[in-house]
Amino acid sequence: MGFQLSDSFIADENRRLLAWLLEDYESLGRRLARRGVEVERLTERAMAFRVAVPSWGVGTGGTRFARFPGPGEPRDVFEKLEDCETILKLVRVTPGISLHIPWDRPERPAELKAFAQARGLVFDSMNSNTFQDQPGQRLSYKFGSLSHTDAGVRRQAIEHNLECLELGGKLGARSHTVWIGDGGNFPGQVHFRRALDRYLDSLRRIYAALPEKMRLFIEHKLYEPAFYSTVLNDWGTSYYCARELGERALSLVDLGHHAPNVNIEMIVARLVQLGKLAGFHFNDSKYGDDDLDAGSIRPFQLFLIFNELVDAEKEAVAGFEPSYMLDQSHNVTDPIESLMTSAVELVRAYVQASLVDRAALEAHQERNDATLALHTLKQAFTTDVGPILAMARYRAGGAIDPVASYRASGYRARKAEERPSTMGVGTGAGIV
Ligand code: RM4
Ligand code: MN
Ligand code: MN
Repeated sequence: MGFQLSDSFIADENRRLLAWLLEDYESLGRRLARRGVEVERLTERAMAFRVAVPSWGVGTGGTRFARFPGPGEPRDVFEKLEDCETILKLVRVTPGISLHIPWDRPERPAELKAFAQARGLVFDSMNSNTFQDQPGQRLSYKFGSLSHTDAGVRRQAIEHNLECLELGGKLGARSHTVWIGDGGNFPGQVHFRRALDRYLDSLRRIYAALPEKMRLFIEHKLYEPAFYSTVLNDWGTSYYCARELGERALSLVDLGHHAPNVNIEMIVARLVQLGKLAGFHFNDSKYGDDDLDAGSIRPFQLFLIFNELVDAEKEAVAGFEPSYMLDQSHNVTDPIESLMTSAVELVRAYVQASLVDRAALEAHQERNDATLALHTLKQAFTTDVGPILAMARYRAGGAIDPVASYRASGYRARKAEERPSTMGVGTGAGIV
């Protein structure tokens, strides 16, 4: 058993910050009361928020060009779960883990499940990987997987997904997420309609094997690794496929998988309305699939997405049950700090969106008052809800200041001693 962050260490850290937090929380509470908002209700919501952490996010990521391994990187899935537990202890909203197969294929699933359970962790989504070749693999995915022209390659890719489903069943996972790199680099390379037919046909076989308790999430992406066309390129195609497949097939939105300036919050609203929103891979980006920390580039967009989600929640839209996951992995930060930061930013956007005066917004919309409608949103977005987030963490046993406490714990240095460097398991190749 290696070094672990103890609850008493977090409590000691919090003691230093508590007096100020109480002061800030109280004054925010008074300001919100003037607007008819009860601060305690928001704190309860912040405490109830959940987002899953990706196993691939705790390794140092890379770009297409290079990978710079960090000290104390987890060397196997058990060590990855240790890092996920550390994140959970500090922020208290991340009990779910999203696993990537084969990067995290456990030899003994029951052992991994028990290991997770003992740490308060659960398996959220399984993720298949047919976007790169694995050592010893019989057929190559160089020209596609589920939509490949060769039925043999398609079969191999389907079987891999079936293996993920079986594993997911054993681990108690709630969903299976399929993202493929299939597409073309040059005009004419791929027959658009036939490729989509083949993809759908493969997915039908996967869907047929879906364990009863699991849902199937399909993830679109407009480009990369294919640069000219992808098979599941946008939300409309994703919606069509999800509808063709059946009730438990849903469309997942990865924020980094759209063209620049696309109105993602509107896509979210459409999928909610059509009953097909699976959930999210949260991250942020400036140019493409940058996989930066959530809210680091476009916090207002993140808020507007949560505005749609909270609106659907408050209206109790039938079948609305989105699954939140982080999907990020980049090069320059300590991944534990980045994942904690993203989790906190999501709770922030959720609480801010919960602050929107929906009755007022609706009235402004009815009167076509664009100015006051925007003001209503901005009033919520510009409210510093930091004390609510800190109070929620504190009450749940987490850290008032997660990154500061993490650094003070010396966790990374201790892990660097315990986990002598290998080449690093990371995320695998650098295309993601
Ligand atoms: C892809 C996509 C998938 C993720 C891989 C690692 O771009 O976002 O969800 O599993 O990267
Ligand atoms: Mn993703
Ligand atoms: Mn991605």
